[in-house]
Amino acid sequence: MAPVDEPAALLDRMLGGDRRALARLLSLAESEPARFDPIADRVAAAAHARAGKTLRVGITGPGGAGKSSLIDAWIKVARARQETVAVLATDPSSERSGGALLGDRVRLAQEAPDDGVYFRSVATRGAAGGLAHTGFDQADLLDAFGFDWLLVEAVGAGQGEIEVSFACDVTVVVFAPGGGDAVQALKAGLMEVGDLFCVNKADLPGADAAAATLRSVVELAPARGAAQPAPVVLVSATTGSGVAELPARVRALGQEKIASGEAERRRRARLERRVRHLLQRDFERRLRDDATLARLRAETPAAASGGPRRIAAEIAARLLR
Ligand SMILES: Nc1nc2c(ncn2[C@@H]2O[C@H](COP(=O)(O)OP(=O)(O)OP(=O)(O)O)[C@@H](O)[C@H]2O)c(=O)[nH]1
Ligand SMILES: [Mg+2]
Repeated sequence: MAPVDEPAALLDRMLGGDRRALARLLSLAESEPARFDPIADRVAAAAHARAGKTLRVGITGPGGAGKSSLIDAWIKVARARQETVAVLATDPSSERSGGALLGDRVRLAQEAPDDGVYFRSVATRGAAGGLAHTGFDQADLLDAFGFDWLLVEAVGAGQGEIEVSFACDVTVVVFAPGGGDAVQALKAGLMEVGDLFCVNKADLPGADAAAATLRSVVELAPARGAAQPAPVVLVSATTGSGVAELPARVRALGQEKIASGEAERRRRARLERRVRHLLQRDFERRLRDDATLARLRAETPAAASGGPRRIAAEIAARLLR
């Protein structure tokens, strides 16, 4: 029998509902990719086989808009309905401020430990903005484990929000009133990935105006694959207004996507994205060890044979052989 901490054995235990095995595998995906890689496709297949049971929701938007607060409120709504929630959070603000991670905050606020909620932060080291490469594996692990919801928080700082939309079935973009966020969002490509837009902090002045502006922007830029412009809703994580309806609304959007074939299209796009990631990672690794490149660093330019294109073509031909 394989040792109990072998990745394959851990996966068997995790699929049987063992949380400690889940935690170990999440860590493995993050810090020992070489050990995780051999089981990664089994994890992806297990997640795929359950397709649709776990709704993967990306929650993105500018820093401080209230993403974590909304997730916090979302958990309460879901738990009141006996639904289970996993949260995958990239929480760079907490690193900056040294404050508590969302998970700690929610755990502290809970009266008793709750088995129906699971938190994990993604290390964003080296990833531009949001979801690191390992985030995809971690999302698959949590999906395969079988929560009703997988909420993925990513800061809309560039590439991150695009990644999160690939990793998830439905993407919610959160704004707060003021600050010209809609204009920023247009620049960052946020408008294209949003399936639903939340103007949070509806208790603050300017929320109605922000929602009106967003609606006019959304009319101009319909969400990917949707027949209708994405809805814009006003919510307040603090007062709770509009929050109770949010999960059901997102669930309905997810079901619409399944019915229209968009969910399947998105899953294929996710697969392609992941394959590209892996090829790029593999290529980068090989380039790191490439003798020709090392020689270029060592030699004076005059001694290098040929121009950049010729050298690149030679290396590519060798690596792809
Ligand atoms: N007035 C008001 N404040 C809110 C509301 N929701 C969140 N906040 C506050 O806004 C601040 C930022 O909230 P977070 O939930 O941490 O925002 P975030 O988008 O997760 O922030 P980052 O992860 O740093 O990008 C906190 O001080 C919250 O208390 C709301 O509905 N109304
Ligand atoms: Mg946050």
